[in-house]
Amino acid sequence: GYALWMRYLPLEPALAADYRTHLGEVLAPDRTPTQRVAREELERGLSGLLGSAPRGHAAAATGPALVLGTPQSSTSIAPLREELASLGDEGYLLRRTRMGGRQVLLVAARRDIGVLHGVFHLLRLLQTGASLDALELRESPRLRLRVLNHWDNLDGHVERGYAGRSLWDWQTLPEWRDPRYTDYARANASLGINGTVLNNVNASAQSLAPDYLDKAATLADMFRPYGIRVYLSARFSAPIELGGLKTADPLDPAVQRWWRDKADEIYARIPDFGGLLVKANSEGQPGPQDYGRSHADGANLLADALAPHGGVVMWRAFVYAHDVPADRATQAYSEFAGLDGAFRPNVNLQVKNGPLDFQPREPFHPLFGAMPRTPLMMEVQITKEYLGFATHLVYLGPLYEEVLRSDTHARGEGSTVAQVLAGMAGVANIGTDRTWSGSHFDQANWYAFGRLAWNPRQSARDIAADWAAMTFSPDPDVVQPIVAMMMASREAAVNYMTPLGLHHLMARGHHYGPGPWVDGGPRADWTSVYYHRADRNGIGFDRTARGSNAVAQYAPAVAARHGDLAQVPEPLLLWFHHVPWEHRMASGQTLWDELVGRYSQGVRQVQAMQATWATLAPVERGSAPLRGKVDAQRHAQVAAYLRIQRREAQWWRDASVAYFQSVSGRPLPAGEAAPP
Ligand code: GCW
Repeated sequence: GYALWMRYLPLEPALAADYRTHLGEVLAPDRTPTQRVAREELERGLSGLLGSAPRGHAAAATGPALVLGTPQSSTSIAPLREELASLGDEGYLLRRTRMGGRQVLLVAARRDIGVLHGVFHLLRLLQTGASLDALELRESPRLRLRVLNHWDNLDGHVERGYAGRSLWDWQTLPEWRDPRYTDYARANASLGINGTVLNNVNASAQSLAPDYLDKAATLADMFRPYGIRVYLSARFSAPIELGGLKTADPLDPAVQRWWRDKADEIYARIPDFGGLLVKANSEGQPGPQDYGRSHADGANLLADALAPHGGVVMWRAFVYAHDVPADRATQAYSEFAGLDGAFRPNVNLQVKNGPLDFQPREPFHPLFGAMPRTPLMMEVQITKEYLGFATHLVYLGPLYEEVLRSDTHARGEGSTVAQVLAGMAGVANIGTDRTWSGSHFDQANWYAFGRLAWNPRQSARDIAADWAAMTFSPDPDVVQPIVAMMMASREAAVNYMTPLGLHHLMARGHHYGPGPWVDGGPRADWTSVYYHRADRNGIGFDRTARGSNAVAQYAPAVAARHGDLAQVPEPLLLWFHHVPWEHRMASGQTLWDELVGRYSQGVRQVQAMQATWATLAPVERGSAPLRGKVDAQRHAQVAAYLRIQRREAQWWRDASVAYFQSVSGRPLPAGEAAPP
């Protein structure tokens, strides 16, 4: 599991031979650190896949050649200068052409980092068995900021992390440069991820103290050749805790000076430091509102300190008040929409994909499209806080794709969420676990996040197919069933946890198992009953004009559709409407029957995944497993995790159905009395 999607295992001999004739001699510069890592990755990849390392760079000048470089580093690529400029600093092209009478495959870019991205793309083509004939690909990222957010605490614990401890060993940094940090950077660079926020948004002020900055600087040095910038989460009250000031008021000149000095101190160590991520006035974190100031005052304070160095602020819109609002899902929009235009140009507002909190399904966040003058980043969870942690197989590609493709109607029909974004942030699912992500299949969620952040228009299915081919085997008999499992998995979890637009029915605190009965407690909105509102007559949260009117936070076309019981898509029905149990669904069934049916369907979908996985079990012939199947070790672990998921899907189904039945007083539909 450690090698992730960069296994580079030997290809079928015939395919390898074909590739070898296409690639021939490798001509690659190795003067800069990024040039060297590109060359090394290519060597690692080709020697693994093709069984022989590429030959050196003595130009034989006759046979085919693989030519890497930029206009500065390669005379063969210099004539492409203008064309490459249109691909930006991170883009690249892959092209098969003839040059000076020889057949060449170019991996060309404007900058070294683009070449590295191109090398990873080429290796992906080889790993997935793609044809190199007539290769002509031009790629550049659609989003500027493609960033992981680690919720890693300085003591090594990872908030909502299910993959072991934090990768960052703060104790042995900066002296010990763990090679794992380099492998982490390689994995990210292979996807085009270009930033990482090292520490939790529930930040310790200490992360900005000089000794921790030295440690972060070492990580930044190790990530730099891979095009990955380091960012830190900042605690808004750091001027008090670290600086000994009496206040952290953003309008106080001493506070402003403190942040300017802090920025200078950071950039003296990390000249390409990315910037600061801030969670303020949310879940008890300090913020500008503590001083009667706005989020814009707070964000601009840091933005002004970072601007001279080219740094950015990522200010989170996940706010969560002390007093429980009538509908918690409305709070971010209420606090931020009116601030459009009030932020400095280097402030990005980081908005969760949905208005609540990383649920198995939510509508897109109403701030997307509502702040045309503010760069918006979408924050998604890669870690599966509400989706069965690392044990349940849930491929998140379809979740990301669904929200990216949602139509905000902000500038008329077709203004998708993807089009209004400046970047994507993914809450990392990475830790010290040998598989990095806590399970083999959770690696796919890291992978899909990176690929979609590079190009949010890609299809989750295509990405799954690439990942499966690279991670398990390019054999279509392996890829096809694995992709089928992955593509069905998110809907399965929605069905057995929160079907038909239900949300936040997880047990309080840990969020792992079912808890639709949870009521009472410190806050009304920390209970499931607050969200599902089930009673004898019906179920669902009325967010129409008759209820909280959250629907009015969307553009009129979206509001009209979601606010109308006759038009709302069924997957979001109970998010927007409180509906009587006898309501007729599209299937012709009553809502009650449909709801119970969905829960059972979720369990059956997990059973189907188990059955599919069983077909991939390695079959022993003598002592060697049959070729083309999944290796025994990974097969066994996935199979065991699926058994856990099957049992827990049943737990979710039985507990939820029993609870809702106790409220509705309705009989189970025919055939539902026995376990599915
Ligand atoms: O989903 C919730 C989590 C908190 C998290 C918070 C946030 C980092 O339960 O653990 O805190 O969101 O996004 O700030």
